[in-house]
Amino acid sequence: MSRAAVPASTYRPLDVESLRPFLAAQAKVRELLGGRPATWRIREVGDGNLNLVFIVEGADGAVCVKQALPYVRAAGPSWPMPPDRAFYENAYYLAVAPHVGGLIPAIYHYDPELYCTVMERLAPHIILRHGLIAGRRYPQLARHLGEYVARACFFTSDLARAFERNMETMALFAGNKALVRITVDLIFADPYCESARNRHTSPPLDALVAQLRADTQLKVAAARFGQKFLNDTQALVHGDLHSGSVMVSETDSRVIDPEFAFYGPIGFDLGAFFGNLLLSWYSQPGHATAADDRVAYRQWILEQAGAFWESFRGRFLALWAEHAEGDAFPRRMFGGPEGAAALGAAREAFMDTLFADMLGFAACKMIRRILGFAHVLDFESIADANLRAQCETGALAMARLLLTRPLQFRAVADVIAAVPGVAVR
Ligand code: SR1
Ligand code: MG
Repeated sequence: MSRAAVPASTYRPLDVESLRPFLAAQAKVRELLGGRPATWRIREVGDGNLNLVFIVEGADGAVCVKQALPYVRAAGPSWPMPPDRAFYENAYYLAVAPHVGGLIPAIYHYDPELYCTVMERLAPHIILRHGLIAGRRYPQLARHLGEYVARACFFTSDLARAFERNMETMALFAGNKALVRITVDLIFADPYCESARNRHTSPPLDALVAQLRADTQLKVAAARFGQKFLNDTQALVHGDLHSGSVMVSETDSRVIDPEFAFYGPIGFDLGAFFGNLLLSWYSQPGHATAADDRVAYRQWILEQAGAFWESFRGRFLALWAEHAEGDAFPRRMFGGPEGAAALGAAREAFMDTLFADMLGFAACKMIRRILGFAHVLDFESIADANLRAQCETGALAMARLLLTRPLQFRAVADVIAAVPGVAVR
C-alpha cells in the first residue's frame, strides 16, 4: 500500500446530512444498512480527543463512521493536526488483520479524500474504560488483549518476517510523524515541565507536581523510555492502546483507534494497556458507593493485569516457537540440543526485556494522564477534587516506583503485590 497524495481542497468535515449521500453512494454500505437513506438514523457520538465519530442505523444494520478532523478536537482549530492519521489507521488495520482474527472491527470502506473510515458498528460493546468505571467484569479481556498484542507485534517483527518486508512497512508508517510528535511531547516531555497544555487537580496536587518536576532521577528514567520509544523499532505497534481503545462485551474484545501506529517498542503497547489497568485500580475509591465498595473489584483488576502479561508472554513465545521465519534469531543458527537450549534462554531473556519495558512505559502513561494534556475519565469523573487527588497521588507514587526502582519488579506478581501498599487509601 502506498500513500496517495490527495489535494487538500477535496476534504470537508462531514455532518449528519452530508454523511447520508456519502454512505448511500457506497453499494455495500447501502445494502448493509437497508431501507431508504432518508430513514437512516445518524448521530455524532465522538468523545475522544481527535476525531468525528458517527453511528448510522438503518432498517437492516448499522455502521460506525470515523473521520479525522484537520485539528485536535479536544483543543479546537488552534491546534492543527493533519487528517492523514486516518490513512495510517486504515493501513494498520490492513497490516494486522491477517494475524489478529476477530479482535478488530470489520472495515467496510476507506475514503482517502475525506480521511474517513466506515466500519462495523460494535454492539452491545462499550468502551472498556466505561466498563471499568462502572465496575463491570470481562472474563475474556486479559486473554484477548494479551493474544492481540502478541499476534499483532510478533507477525510484524523481524522474528517472523524478512527484514525487507518490515522495512517497507516501516517506511510507510514513518510518515505518521504528526502523531508520533504528539506522543513524544505529551507523554515523554510536557508532563515533566511547565507547559501551557498541562493541567492537574489543583490545588491539592500542586506541591506533588512541583516535586515530581524537580525529580531528576524520575526525569532521567522517563527520558530513557522516551528515547526507547523512538529508537526501538521492534514491531508495528498500535501506539495508543489504552482502555479507551478497546471495546468490550461480556464475551468479545475489539481493539480500535490505531491512528498512532508506527514501528516502535512492543513494550509501548503492553505498557499502555497495563498502565491503564493500574490507573483504573487507583481510581476505584472514587467510584465506590455504599452498596459497592469496589474492594473485590480492585482485586479483579490486578488479576487482569497479571493475566494480560501472562497471556501475552505465553502466546508470544508459542508464536516464536512455531513461526520463526524472520531474520532476527534465524532458526538455522540454533540446531541441536545445545542450540535449542541457548535459543530457549535467549527467548526468556527477551521476554524479560519486554516485561521491563512494559512497566516503564506503563509508568510514563500513568504520569501523563495525571499531569499532562489528556486526562482519563477514570479520574476525571470523580467529582470530589480531594478524593480524586488522593487516587491520583497513589497512581503517581506507583508510577514513580516503577520508573525509579525497576529492579524491585522482576515478575508481574511483584507488581500485583506492591500496588495495594502504594495507595493513599
Ligand atoms: C492531542 S491527542 C491527546 C491524546 O489522545 C490520544 O488518545 C492519545 O493518547 C494522545 O496522546
Ligand atoms: Mg484514540
